[in-house]
Amino acid sequence: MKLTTVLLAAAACSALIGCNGENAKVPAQPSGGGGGGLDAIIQARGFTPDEAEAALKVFVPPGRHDEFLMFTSGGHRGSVMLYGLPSMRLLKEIPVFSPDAWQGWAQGEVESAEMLEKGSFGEGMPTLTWGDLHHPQISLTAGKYDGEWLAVSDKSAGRVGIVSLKDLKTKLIFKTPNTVSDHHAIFTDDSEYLVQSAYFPVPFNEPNGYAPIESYKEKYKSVASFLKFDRKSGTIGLSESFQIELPPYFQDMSILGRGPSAGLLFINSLNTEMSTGGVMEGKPAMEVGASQHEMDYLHVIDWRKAVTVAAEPSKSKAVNGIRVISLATAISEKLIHFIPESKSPHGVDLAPGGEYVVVSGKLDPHVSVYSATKIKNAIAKGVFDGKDAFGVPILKYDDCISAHVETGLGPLHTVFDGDGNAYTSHFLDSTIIKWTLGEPYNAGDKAWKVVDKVAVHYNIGHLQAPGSNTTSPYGRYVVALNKWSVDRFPPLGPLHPQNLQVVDISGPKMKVLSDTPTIGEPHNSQIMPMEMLQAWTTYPEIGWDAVRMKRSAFATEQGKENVKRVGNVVTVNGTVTRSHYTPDIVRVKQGDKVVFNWTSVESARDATHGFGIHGFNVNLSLDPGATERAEITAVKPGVYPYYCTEFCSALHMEMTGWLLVEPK
Ligand code: K7E
Ligand code: CUA
Repeated sequence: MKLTTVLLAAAACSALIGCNGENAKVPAQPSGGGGGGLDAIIQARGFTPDEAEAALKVFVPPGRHDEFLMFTSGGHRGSVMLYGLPSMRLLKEIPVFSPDAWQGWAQGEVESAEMLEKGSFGEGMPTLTWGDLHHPQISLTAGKYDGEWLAVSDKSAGRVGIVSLKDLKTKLIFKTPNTVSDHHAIFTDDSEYLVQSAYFPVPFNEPNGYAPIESYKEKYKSVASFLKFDRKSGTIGLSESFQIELPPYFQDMSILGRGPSAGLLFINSLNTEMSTGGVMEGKPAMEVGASQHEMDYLHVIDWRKAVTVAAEPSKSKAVNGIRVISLATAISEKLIHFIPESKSPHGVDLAPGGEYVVVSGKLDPHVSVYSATKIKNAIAKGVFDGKDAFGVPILKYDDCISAHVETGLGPLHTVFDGDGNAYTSHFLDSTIIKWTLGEPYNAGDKAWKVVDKVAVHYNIGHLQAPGSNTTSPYGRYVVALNKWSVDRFPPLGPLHPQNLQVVDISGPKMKVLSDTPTIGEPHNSQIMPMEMLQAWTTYPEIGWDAVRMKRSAFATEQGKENVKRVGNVVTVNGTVTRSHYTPDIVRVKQGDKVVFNWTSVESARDATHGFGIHGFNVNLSLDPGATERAEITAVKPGVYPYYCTEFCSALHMEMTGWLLVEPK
């Protein structure tokens, strides 16, 4: 039998009736891979001993699970990818800002469509069906990942998405007022707040949110948002949230302090030149204008104190539905200080103990390590190196710095293991540099030393390590999120996948173990132990509303299905189970609005059904126990079959129904 025939036969028999494998023999390795032991296989496949070792380190045998789970950004695909580490098997994609037909996300399903609509700009602006998802963040308890929630930020629209890790579905898309973009939203140590920094300043204080770009310095503002997160419901309470107004720089990534830096928020900035571009008007291009200063400003914000200030009615005012502490108040209340940082930095990272704050400017071959203790002392002493154009006091660089480590060209982001080592990505050099932290991890000349370097392929952006930026990193691996893949994959057309590389950091020498092509742009990721994921395998009860995470208002019991007409609205309260829809005939008239309220009465793991209607943008995923709603208008008379889009049973092909639209 030809291989394709064998594979087709195997797929068909296992899907339909289960198969004992008798007919599905795997053909022998083409060049004698079978038999002869490991050495013969290594030889037959042409591996070097190093490659063979790497294969053994990342291989996860059939039926076994990976040790870690990595949540990776899908960039402007608007979703999150889940990979198993070390195998890098793609386990799932979670749609957040963009529709996804497989999971029935905003694909004719009413609740998710409403979520996208509410999460848009409103007032006649379109419902957004895309987002640029950059940074996934796992919720924290006492500074450690707790595996309950995932927050994601949308650079394209200044939104955050909240995903429950109970069912790996999006529960909220929140449009933050006074922002049109962001770059980052991070949880405080007990997930009390999600802290989001705006990226593009806008004149949000002005009538209609408009002011000419010529008034940029006076009227455009940025904000840091403190969004009150309710970890029970996964919602954000706008009335308990607040913002601090910031100068119109581009506020980039941020990190929250802990231990010696507890209560502080650090935000990188760029474009402190306040360049606005205007190449056709004889002005310097954005990237030229924004690179004039040698130093930009690391923002140090006393967010704990800001919570108290925001609670005093006289010290903040409501702007577009959220309390805003003005920059003047932030300065007079000593909520904000700046420290010079190498120009155009990207990431700011916190070493495990909370003392060291690590920043690298892309154009400076050094990593700057600031000391939280020194920063706090400098603020207390009140000795400044002047103020910025808006009156924000600038601390002296030398008063705040612990070390300056020369690492290489284009340093970007730093992650940490649990043994006092830091790993910095270098975009221009295409390397990861391992270097040592100072006290209490390393003393004397063991501290602040570059100890290892590994080449990655190519042009790494972020990198990530299990539990990095928490109180307890797990070490073992670093994953490089490379922007270019060049020759790592076969030619796949002009749009190339990016490349995730697993790097073994368990020994003294780092070693690249594997390449994995990505779907979407993997800006950043977070990695937690797989066992921390305590997701449901079916819903807790039949008739479950996945968005509100409780019993659905329209849950229908088997045997109590009904079709109701009120005016020209026909509501179908039906059930699905293997292998039929009840009802399987729905009769309506041209012009009727038809509401399908389906309840899956399945309780078996994997027994998901679909609901696709011919000719309409509807495809639901009816997971075991779930309710889902779709609404259509029967505009054109005709016969529109509906069918189950998920192979659910031996009689899946028969799981169908008829929508009959009678002419008026
Ligand atoms: Cu470097 Cu948004 Cu952190 Cu991509 S990320 S640019
Ligand atoms: Cu239900 Cu296929």
